[in-house]
Amino acid sequence: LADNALQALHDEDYDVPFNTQSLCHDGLIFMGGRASESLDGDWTFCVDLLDTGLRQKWFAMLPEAPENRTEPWDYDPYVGETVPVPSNWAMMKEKWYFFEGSAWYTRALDIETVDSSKRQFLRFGAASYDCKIFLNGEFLGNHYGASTPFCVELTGKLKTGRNWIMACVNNIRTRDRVPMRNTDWFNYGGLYREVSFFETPKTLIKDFFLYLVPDGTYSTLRAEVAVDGVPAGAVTLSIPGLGIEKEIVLDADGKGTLDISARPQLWSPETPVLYDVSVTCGEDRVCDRIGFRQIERRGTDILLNGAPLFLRGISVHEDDALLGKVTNEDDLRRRFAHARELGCNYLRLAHYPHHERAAQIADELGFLLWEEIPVYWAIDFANPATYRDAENQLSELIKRDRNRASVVIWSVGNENPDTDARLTFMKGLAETCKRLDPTRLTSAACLVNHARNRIEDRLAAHIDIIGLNEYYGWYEENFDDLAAIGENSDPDRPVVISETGADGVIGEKGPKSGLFSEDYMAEVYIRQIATLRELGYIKGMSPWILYDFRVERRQNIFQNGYNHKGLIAADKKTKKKAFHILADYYREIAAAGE
Ligand code: GCB
Repeated sequence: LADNALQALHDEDYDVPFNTQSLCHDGLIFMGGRASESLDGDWTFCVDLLDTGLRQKWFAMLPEAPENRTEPWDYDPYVGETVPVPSNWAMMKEKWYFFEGSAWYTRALDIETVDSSKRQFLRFGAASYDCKIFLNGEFLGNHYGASTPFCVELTGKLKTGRNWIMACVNNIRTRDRVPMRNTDWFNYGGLYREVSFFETPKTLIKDFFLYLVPDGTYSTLRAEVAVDGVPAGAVTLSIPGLGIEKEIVLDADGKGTLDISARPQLWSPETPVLYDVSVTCGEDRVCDRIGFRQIERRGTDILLNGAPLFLRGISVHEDDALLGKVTNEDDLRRRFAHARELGCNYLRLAHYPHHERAAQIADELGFLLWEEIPVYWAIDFANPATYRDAENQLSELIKRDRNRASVVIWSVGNENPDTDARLTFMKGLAETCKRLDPTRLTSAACLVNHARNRIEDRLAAHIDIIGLNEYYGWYEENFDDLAAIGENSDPDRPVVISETGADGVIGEKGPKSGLFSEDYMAEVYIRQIATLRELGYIKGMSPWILYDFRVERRQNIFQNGYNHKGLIAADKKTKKKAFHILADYYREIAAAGE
C-alpha cells in the first residue's frame, strides 16, 4: 500500500499525493484464523461534503484540547460526535440518509510497547467505496471497492503509547467506478464491516490455497502457499483428519506448491465435511477448515463430485431495514435458515462480495454459492482504470474465499449490454478467475436477445454457465415469449435463471390485485415455473429475491424506496404467497432426486 502512496494526484486541489487505485490484491487478504484486536466500537465521525479535510489536512492535526488550539480548524477529529463501527452513516441519522461524499472516522490505538520483532497491520472488512487511511498524520494508502477486505501495514510507524488512526471514506457514485452511478440497491457509505489490528512475525504466511485437483480422480490435494518477509525455506502443512503432515519447499520468491495423495471424504450440501488444516512457517501459523469437492460442467450439465446437479436457489442482497448493509452472525444464519425452509441448496450472493462469514457458514451448513463483483449494467467498459478496479475487486474476492468449498461459481457481472468493449472487459475477468482458481465455474447474469427472441450473448463462449435474468410477467408482459425463447434457444452449456420475479407489496399498502399485488406476484411464479420446468438445459434458478430491500430509485406509491420482489418482506419475517409456491416446486424436484 505505502508504495502506492507516491502515485499521481487524484485531485489537483490537494497537495497530498493520494493514489487513485489500490494495490491491495498484492497484499494480505487471507486471515487464516489469526488472533486480532477488534477496533469496532465508537469512532469520532464527521461528514465532509466539500472534501475540506483533504484540503485543510485534518489528518495532520495534532490532538490538543480544543480551547488551546491557535488555528481555526473547521473540524477537530479528536472530539465530538461518534458513530459505531461497523455502521452505514445513512442508518445513523436522517440528515445523512442520502449523503454521498467523504466522511472522516478517527480512533485511538493504544500500544503498550511496540514489539519491533513483529509486523503490525490494520484490517478493514469493507469500506464503501474509496478509503484513505492515515496513521498519526501520515497517509498510508488507498483502497477502492466497497465490498472486499484490505490490510494496511503499520510496521515501523507505530509509537509506544497512543496512536491515531483516521479513515476518509468516500461513497460518491462516478461513471468510472464499479458499480457506476446507477444501481438497483442503496448506495450505503461507511466502514460497515469489522476493523481489527493484528501482529505477525517478520516472516508471515501471506496466502494459502488448498484444493482437490479437479481431474476426476478425487485423489490429489494441491497446496499453494506464499510467504512474505525473510526467505523461509519451507512451510509445514498439516491436515490431522487425513494423517497429513508435509513440508512445502519455497522458491526464492517465497512461493511453494505441493501435490499430496489423499482421499478425503467429499464435501457436498448433504455431507458438508470440513477438515482442520494448518500451515506453519517459523513462528507464523494460520489455520482454516476446508472442504474438498469437484464442480464441473459437461455439455449442459453441472456436476458436483461427478453427479448431475440442479441448483435450487434464491438471490440475496446484503440489506437490512435497520442496519443497512451491516450484517452479523444472527442475520446470516437467519438467511440460511430461510433458504433451508425454501428447499434451497444454493444461493446467489448478489451483486457484490458479501461478508466473508457468509461463505464460512455456507461451508458448515452445506449450501452452494454464486459470488459476484458489481460489474453491473453499463459501467465504463472502455476505461482501463475501471477494468483495474473491477479486476482488483475480483482478485480480492477470490483470494478471500477460494478455500470455501461452498463457493462454486464466480460471476463476473450482471446484465451488461453486449458491446465489444464489454466483451473484452468481461472475458478478461473470466480469464482472471481461471488463472487464480482452477476449481470453480464462471458465470455472468446475461440478458435475452430480445431482437431474436433467443438466449444469445457473445460472452457465453467464455463462461461455463450462462446466467439468465428474465422478467416475463413483469418487465416483459408476454409469458408466451418465454416459452418461445426456450424453444428458439439451443445453448451448448448449462443455463441458470439467475433472476426472475415480480414485486408483491403486502399489508395495507399493497393492492389487492394487478401489478404490485401479492397475488399477481404469486401468479408470475406459478407461470414461470410451469414454463421453465420444461427446458432441459436449465440447470438451476435463483429468483429475485429472498427479502425486500432498500433502494433510492423506486419511489412509486407502492414502492416507497424499496424493491418489493422479496419472497419475504423487509422485516425478514413475513412470507409472501410466492415463497410457498417456490418451496413446493423445490420440494418436488428435490424428492425427484434432481
Ligand atoms: C435486475 C437486476 C437487479 C434488480 C432487478 C429488479 O435485473 O439485476 O439488480 O434489482 O432486476 O428488481 O428490477
